[in-house]
Amino acid sequence: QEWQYLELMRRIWEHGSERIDRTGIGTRSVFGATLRFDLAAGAMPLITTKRVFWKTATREMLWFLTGDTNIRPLVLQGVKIWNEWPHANYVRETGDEIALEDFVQRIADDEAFAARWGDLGPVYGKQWVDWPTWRYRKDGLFERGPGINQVAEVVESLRSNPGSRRHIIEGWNVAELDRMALPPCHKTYQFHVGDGRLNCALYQRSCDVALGLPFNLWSGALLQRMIAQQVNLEPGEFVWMGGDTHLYLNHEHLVSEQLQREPQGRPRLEILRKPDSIFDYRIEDFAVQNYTPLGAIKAPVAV
Ligand code: THF
Repeated sequence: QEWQYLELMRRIWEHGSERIDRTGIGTRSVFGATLRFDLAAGAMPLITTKRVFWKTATREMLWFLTGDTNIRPLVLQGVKIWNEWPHANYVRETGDEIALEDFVQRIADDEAFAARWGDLGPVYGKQWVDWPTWRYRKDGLFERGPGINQVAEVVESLRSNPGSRRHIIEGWNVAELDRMALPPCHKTYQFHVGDGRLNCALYQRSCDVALGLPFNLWSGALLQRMIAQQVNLEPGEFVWMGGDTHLYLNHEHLVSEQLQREPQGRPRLEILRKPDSIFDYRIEDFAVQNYTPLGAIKAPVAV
């Protein structure tokens, strides 16, 4: 199954069109790509041709499910993947050229500083579990209505109406995009029940194939596995679809190294406990077996 990932990487590097992107680094890109993975028997799309920090990606997913959008809880767990964006924002707004490590240390040490500068705006977690609503009051003015917990609603609809074609979690809140540090990349999750199995399709509008995609594949399949457990279904297929699917030009060393490597066995995920709800999972609940990846390949993230 991992060959699909490597073939996509090769196709983009050899045939993608070069374009200047938002970050100014430049990419090679194809538009429209699909990968499919069968999650039967604990299988997961966990890349083995380099080490993927699946616990980091899992902590990020659990953080999304709390609805939090501040990086501080991630920082306190040693998860660094969102640090660049608040740092860049801080430097831009204050003109204070603080180093990334010092900024992150301050986020960890100073709660008030983190509250002011650690927030990413209404990104994934907020939209997933607390999508804002508005309603008319009797006097004709608007007031805030109760937020919509899309994740809880999908779990509920999978239980009560499994045949539905509307099991969707959407991150793309058009009205709030301008307040997000980054508009959602993995923007739409759709679930589907067929033959007693829970399938999931993930649509990602923009995808950093070298750094992001290994995380995105793991995380999407992880969410599918957790929801399947909650609604007592076997996990089925995980279908990943990308819009602008690209490799950054400064990831050349990663691409050439990784394309010389071969997949190593079939990693499996075991969920050690069945929590009371989709919101009660903890990092200790997840164990990965049979994961013997080749070495990590470092590459800079484009901000
Ligand atoms: N922006 C860009 N340019 N690429 C992305 O992958 C990306 N994301 C999220 C939001 N914007 C993005 C952030 N997710 C890493 C992994 C995921 C990220 C950001 C960075 C990363 O650097 N991974 C390294 C180190 C991991 C670690 O230290 O734990 C790696 O080798 O995998 C994609 O959704």
